[in-house]
Amino acid sequence: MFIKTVRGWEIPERDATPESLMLGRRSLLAGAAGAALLATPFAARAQGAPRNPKYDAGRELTPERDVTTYNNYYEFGTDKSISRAAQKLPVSPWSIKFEGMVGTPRTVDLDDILKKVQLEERVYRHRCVEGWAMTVPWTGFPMRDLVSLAGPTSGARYVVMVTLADPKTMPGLRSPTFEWPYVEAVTMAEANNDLAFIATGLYGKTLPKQNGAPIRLVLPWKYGFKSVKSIVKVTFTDKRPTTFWQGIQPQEYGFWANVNPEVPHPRWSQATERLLGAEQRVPTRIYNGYGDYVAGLYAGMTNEKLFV
Ligand SMILES: Nc1nc2c(c(=O)[nH]1)N[C@H]1C(S)=C(S)[C@@H](COP(=O)(O)O)O[C@H]1N2
Ligand SMILES: [Mo]
Repeated sequence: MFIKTVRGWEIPERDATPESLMLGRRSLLAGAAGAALLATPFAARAQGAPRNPKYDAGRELTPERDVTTYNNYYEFGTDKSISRAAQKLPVSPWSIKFEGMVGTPRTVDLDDILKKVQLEERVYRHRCVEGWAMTVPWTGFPMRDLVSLAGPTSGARYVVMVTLADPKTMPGLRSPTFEWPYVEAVTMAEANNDLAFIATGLYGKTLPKQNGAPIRLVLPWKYGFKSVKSIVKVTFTDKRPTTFWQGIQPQEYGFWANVNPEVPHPRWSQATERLLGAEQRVPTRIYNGYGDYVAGLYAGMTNEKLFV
């Protein structure tokens, strides 16, 4: 009986119920078998997290198969077909270092972090600077909760997040073109914005390795490269760091990287985007359509290249 309930969650949503019915179905589950479900260790990284209805993506979900087989994860290779290679990623045990301007620098087990946060599901649009897009039900928790667990000091201005760099399992690390580890950063205000999300699952399941298991960032108003995967270190600093892509090609990739259809990348127009799994191009919107949440963050920053 219990096993059956859990299996229900594993049906890809495109095969199950339309998005609009999903919330109702989940609330029902939460009421009935839900109590038992939430109390089990299976709930730890994804299953049973209620969908937050505040974030309506206004688009069909991208089929799970596309989300999990069309990836950017350069540590495993430069093309989109790294999902098999990424299965070598060692994800357990996993811990995260809190460093720099924090009250107490320390290393914390991911499991201990997960005991202190409330998991929820959010459906977000994702826009890659290469011109493709997807719509994904992520499970996770607000980034501000990670920030508050880390305990930055009052002088901290940026949150820097670093991906695992494991030469034994990541063939991409042999490429001299890139300076590993992959690193990204946001301001404290961005990290504390409602939209900034830390994901530990997608489609109601534990996050697949190719999507950045066991814990990654999701910033839906920025180009996808800001959403760093497989985070092992979070550093707080008062100096803006050089991030991974910026370090390689500063004319093409900036620090802010907010989505804007009117500011072309040197190699790609940003006016439209291709929806994965849907043979369709649609117009791109400023801040990927999330301006109501984030435009205020950038008010008055006239000297900054906000959209590269
Ligand atoms: N560590 C790491 N994080 C990364 C990347 C990467 O190559 N390595 N690629 C980024 C880019 S360009 C995008 S579009 C998204 C892709 O996430 P997905 O594979 O889950 O779709 O991850 C981002 N995070
Ligand atoms: Mo991307």
